[in-house]
Amino acid sequence: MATASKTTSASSKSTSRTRGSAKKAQPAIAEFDKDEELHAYREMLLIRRFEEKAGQLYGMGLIGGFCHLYIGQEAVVVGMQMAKKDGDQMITGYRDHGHMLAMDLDPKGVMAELTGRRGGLSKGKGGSMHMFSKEKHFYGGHGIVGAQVSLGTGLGFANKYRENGNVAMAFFGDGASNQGQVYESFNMAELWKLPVVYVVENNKYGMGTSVARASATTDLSQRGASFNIPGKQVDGMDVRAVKAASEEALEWCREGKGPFILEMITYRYRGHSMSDPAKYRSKDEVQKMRTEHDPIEQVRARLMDKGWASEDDLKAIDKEVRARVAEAAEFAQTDPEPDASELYTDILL
Ligand SMILES: Cc1ncc(C[n+]2csc(CCOP(=O)(O)OP(=O)(O)O)c2C)c(N)n1
Ligand SMILES: [Mg+2]
Repeated sequence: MATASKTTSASSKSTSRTRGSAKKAQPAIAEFDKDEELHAYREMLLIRRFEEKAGQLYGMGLIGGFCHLYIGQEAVVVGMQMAKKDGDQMITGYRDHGHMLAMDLDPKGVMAELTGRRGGLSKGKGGSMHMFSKEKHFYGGHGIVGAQVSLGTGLGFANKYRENGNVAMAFFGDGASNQGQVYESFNMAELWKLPVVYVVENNKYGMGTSVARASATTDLSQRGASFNIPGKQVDGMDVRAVKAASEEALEWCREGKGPFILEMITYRYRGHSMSDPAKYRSKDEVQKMRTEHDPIEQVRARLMDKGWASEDDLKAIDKEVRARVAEAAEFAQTDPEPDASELYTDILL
């Protein structure tokens, strides 16, 4: 799991922790060693290839219902994964496949859930947006925008009550950040000093509306200001920046100082869901992000520059990752559908 990295910017301890102030933090970049770069590369690539395959299966009509891909945002969840400790929980919305893979859930179980099969994580009855694993500390997978923020606050409450030293990470989008329950949660979390890192994945758009058109204030890291919750903006396309900021936020929570907000500035390459014509942004904008800021390409370039991996080494990793994803896709197409009797199980009456 997390290995200590050197943080090259001294700023992480100063402005970013300024409670409730509008001061901007300087970015902190954690230098990665070779193993960390390779780990980040492999983990992000697994998410990318998994999502590409999910997109294909959706196109083939094998996945029903909604399907929201995480392509472009991989550094956010992988950076946080690299900073967290065993026992820390994650909870997120419907764009959840990457979070599950980062929490070490079996790609076969995730893919089979997408195709509604018996071996799916929710026995094929939950689909893309509704998967959980208490064992791996992953609490969903939620379709109601913002709902996971209050539930994540509840996880933080449980951690404090049980004095288990764990921190809950509640992920939500820029669109969700305008939901009322987010602020009720902020109030309670700060009042009771709950160990929760609120992670705003600001991918610039809600379903089809840009942050600037939907939000009265656009620095989402400062949304906790009136509750005295510190916040920090992070380059969410750089896995090193994400890890450094996450370590700081998690430590803050673990020290009993209450919640922390991280606004990850990121971008999704695909549509909001599979049925999005994406008329609200230009192709050039997407292309620019892909070519100039891609989180995986950044790691790849560093690995090559430093001589830590050759083209062949990276190809071998890709091959390995593709094989894992192909195996998951095969399972997701051959595993049987749930028996009709399953209609009557796992139901709250
Ligand atoms: C309470 C609620 N309102 C509206 C919706 C419909 N809806 C689904 S996703 C979404 C946009 C959310 O955008 P954001 O929070 O930025 O997340 P992103 O999809 O960009 O990851 C909306 C309005 C919903 N699912 N739940
Ligand atoms: Mg968004």
